[in-house]
Amino acid sequence: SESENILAGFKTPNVLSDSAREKIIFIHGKIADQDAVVILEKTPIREDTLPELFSCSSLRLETRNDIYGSYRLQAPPHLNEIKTTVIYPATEKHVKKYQRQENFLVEETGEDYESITLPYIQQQSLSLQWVYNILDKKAEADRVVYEDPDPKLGFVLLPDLKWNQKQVDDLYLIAVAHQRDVRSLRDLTSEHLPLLQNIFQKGKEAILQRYNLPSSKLRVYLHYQPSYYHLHVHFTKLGYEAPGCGVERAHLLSDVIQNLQANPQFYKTRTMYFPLRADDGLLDRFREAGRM
Ligand code: M7G
Repeated sequence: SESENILAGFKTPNVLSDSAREKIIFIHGKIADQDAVVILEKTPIREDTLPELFSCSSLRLETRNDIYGSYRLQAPPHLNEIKTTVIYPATEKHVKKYQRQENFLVEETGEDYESITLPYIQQQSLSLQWVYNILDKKAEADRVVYEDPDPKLGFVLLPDLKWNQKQVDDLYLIAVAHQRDVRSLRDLTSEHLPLLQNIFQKGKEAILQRYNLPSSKLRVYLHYQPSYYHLHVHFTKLGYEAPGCGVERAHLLSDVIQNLQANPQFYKTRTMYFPLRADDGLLDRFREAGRM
């Protein structure tokens, strides 16, 4: 049930990584003897809650010096929530994804992709069940912001798991393509331009409609390598540094479209650069192939 506290039975937790500045902690532990990853994150203070925060909180003085006062504000519970994500049962890949790790930049030619990366991701990559659940309306159906149901050009636009939708400051949506045979940027050719342009255009329009945020305030991009090998596009608010969005992984959708317009085979033939974590099995494959 919704009110059941599955975290009451969260055992032997250990911290995978954390950030005091981002006020987030990633924890690995067991729920009923199965691996689980729990993410706790303090959410931004919303301007629209300030009147209530000031009038309904208790304020305790800690120190006072001249004109400088330091207080502890005890906010009412509903203004002091912790966004919590539970991945359960989690695979070893999930645990690794959130473990603090050293990164190494990989150089992947078109041939490396065919001979090293593709066989690896065909063997082991994270399950796409959650993606298919979205496309089939078996999950998150009530969260859909916009849908174009066309099987070739269509997509579902909805809030990313990372966004609680309470403030536009950290807006984060994803557009998931209906078409199921594009794994990543590497599979894109000029044939997919109508799909990409459709996602770009209609995604921006839907976000303007719903959140009153113009396209001049959006960062629209794909990741390479992605975590999930089914075509999806990230829409975040410009200036919001979403966790896990390093410059090396992000490819602006506007650039992707232009590159494919200039060269239909651009992403089949280009050398791509991306960071891999020290414990990523794909990094071992590049090493074994003498490409590192
Ligand atoms: P990615 O570029 O494949 O990987 O993006 P990344 O997570 O390393 O960035 C996948 C995106 O889908 C991420 O932004 C996730 O937060 C988001 N996401 C993942 N899951 C499992 C879900 C989910 O179940 N629902 C929704 N709405 N978003 C998800």
